[in-house]
Amino acid sequence: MKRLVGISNRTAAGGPKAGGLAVALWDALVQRKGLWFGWSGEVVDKDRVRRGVELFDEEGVEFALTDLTEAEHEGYYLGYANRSLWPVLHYRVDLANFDEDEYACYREVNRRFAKLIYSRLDEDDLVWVHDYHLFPLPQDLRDLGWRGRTGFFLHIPFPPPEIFKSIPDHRALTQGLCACDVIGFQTVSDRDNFVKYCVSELGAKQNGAEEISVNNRSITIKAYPIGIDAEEFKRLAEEEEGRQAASRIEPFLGERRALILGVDRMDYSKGIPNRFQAVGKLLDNEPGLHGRIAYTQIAPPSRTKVEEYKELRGELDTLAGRINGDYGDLDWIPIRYLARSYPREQLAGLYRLARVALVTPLHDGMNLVAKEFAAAQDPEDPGVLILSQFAGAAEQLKHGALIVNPHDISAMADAMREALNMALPERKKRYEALARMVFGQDIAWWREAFMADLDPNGEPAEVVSLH
Ligand code: GDG
Repeated sequence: MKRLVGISNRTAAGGPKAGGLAVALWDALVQRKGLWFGWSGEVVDKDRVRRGVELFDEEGVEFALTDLTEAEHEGYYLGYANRSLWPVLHYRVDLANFDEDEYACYREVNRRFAKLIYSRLDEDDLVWVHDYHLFPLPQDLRDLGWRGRTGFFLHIPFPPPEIFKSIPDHRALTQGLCACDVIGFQTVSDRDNFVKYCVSELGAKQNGAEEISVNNRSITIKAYPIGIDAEEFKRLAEEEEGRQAASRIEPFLGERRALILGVDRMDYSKGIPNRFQAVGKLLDNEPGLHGRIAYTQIAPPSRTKVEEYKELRGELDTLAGRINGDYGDLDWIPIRYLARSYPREQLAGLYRLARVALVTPLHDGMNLVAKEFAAAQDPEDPGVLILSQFAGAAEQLKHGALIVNPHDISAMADAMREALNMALPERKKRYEALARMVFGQDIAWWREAFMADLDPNGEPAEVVSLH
């Protein structure tokens, strides 16, 4: 079996091998005694930067981590990746900031990473690069002489060409990516946007639905919707720790209050303000629900040094305060807004207790929370998933979830009312549709689907967990 080399901005070194990408890549690397390259998470003073890598081993997987200087962290990570690429790929050209120096820094970091990796590659290795931080890296490896099989997976959306083309250096980014043999997207619609872009901008030829050729290279271009470790989430939700966490909120819920749950990184792509407004709208429309619902939003802050994220924090603080001020009472507050992180076990317990999950991003590559909620339900008494039509997960979960437009505040309020009133047989039927996808196309399924295309002549993995 060929060795796999995983390359991603952050790795799971030293931490729990939990959560989508960390589990998927970790299992593949354990199977193939692989190497995982990435940023150590450390930001060091320019004078002290270790330009090489720190090498260590965890359970047979080799890690090669490098630090970033303050300037690299600012220009490559906070700047170009998160202030230029992230907003545009989430359809928010209005929020994007394009800065030539930041782009130069992003290019430079990708080249530096490529050099560090290239010196450790053997010619039979398989290379799997992840996400928007590293678009140019496949070509940078080729420029150094790398000829082996190389794949890339984009975790976030790929917008229509008209939007992507607003990035001044869009051509250089996609040319870099087209040095791959396999490029994976979360959805068919992202894949189609990319193919359309390549045909119109790079003169690519389309050879069937899942292959293009650019610059004399044939590239497999496919949708591989990322999954979760659904069995693990189900187990967590049923276990004592999950139940105990859930019981902390029970006195507040009592017998008569339904838990409506949201769990998101605090990010403007997740549509949290719209959701708060929809709760306000529901309470406007349905006085009978006052005191009867408890909407809990868990929103751990992220990228707090980026201005737009600071603004979002302020907006949420104000909105939650206003809605609670308007509708709350001595013994009830409608919105419990918790700007902090909770352990996975506790999230699982809360998912299981919730009557309704609100997963309403304005745009999202996949959205794992939607799948985690589904996996955590009690099949005999399941809750209802309200899901944005703009989450990648909607392609797979449209038959089980109530699908909403997150910009339509009234429609979201109506969906909440429908979910709260939904009869058990309908809830079960919808749960079964969700469970078929979430347990059937889980994280192992995703990994094996990608690996089968990256290593077409390899032996299939021994264990394919199709529950
Ligand atoms: C990117 C793409 C794509 C959240 N709060 C807590 C917590 N979480 C965990 C969730 C879930 C993960 O974080 C979030 O995953 P998402 O998929 O929802 O979103 P992104 O972070 O934006 O991820 C996305 C994903 O990559 C994978 O390809 O689906 O579209 O944007 O697992 O449970 N975990 C803990 N405490 C929290 O408070 N422990």
